[in-house]
Amino acid sequence: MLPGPDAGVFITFEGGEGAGKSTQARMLAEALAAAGEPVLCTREPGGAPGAEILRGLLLAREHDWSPAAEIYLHFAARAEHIARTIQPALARGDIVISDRFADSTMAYQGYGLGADRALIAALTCLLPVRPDLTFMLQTSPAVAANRIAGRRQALDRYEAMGTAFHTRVADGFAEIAAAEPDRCITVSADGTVDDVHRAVLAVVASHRSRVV
Ligand code: Z5A
Repeated sequence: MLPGPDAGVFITFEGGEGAGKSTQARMLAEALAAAGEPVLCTREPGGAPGAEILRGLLLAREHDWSPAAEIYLHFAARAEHIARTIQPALARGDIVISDRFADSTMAYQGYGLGADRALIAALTCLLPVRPDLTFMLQTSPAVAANRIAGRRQALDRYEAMGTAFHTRVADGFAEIAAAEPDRCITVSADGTVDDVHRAVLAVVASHRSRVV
């Protein structure tokens, strides 16, 4: 994949809940920063003040959005995230690492909820940035369930959806990865935190021309 017009590099972490995306995004950011690289770690939905407000609306269990409204809300949050956080960092030459991005809308809303995938694909094509590299963290359902059970917070709207929903989401991520093998690297996330981190670093090393 050719780098975009910006000077920086855009890396995303995707996968189902409990895959360890936040943990691995943070560890990669720390490793790159320790190597002297300028890094910005961010997340979706959120990553900018207005986008964090929309995150609250999307994750709250009080309201069930219509499928189209839910897609547009994720893309509204993403537009704010891109304009306020991602593009300025890429323009500075940073390595931007985002915990989730547009693949999550395709997997959760498109595959999980059965919302309009053509609309999601069209909105994704219109985005002014595209990841240079995407880690698809894959966990077996039993491992993910164990990790989620270890958390104390109340379930958000997506976490509260059933096993069938999360199976469709996992299938969606697998299809996205198969369709874009140049961008999406699938990494097994069933091992220890350090095992997965080593696998992530190996991928970064093998994509050196794209990443650092
Ligand atoms: N969503 C959407 O529907 N559409 C969209 O377009 C976007 C998002 C962008 C965001 O919630 C929700 O929004 C998400 C999808 C939806 N919902 N779900 N489900 P979030 O950001 O709060 O949730 P999440 O992304 O799913 O986070 P998570 O469940 O916390 O998963 P994670 O980031 O992959 O895992 P983690 O926080 O790094 O680790 C979870 C726990 O496991 C923690 O205690 C770790 O210490 C532990 N862990 C992590 N890795 C390991 C290993 N390797 N071994 C053992 N234990 C581990």
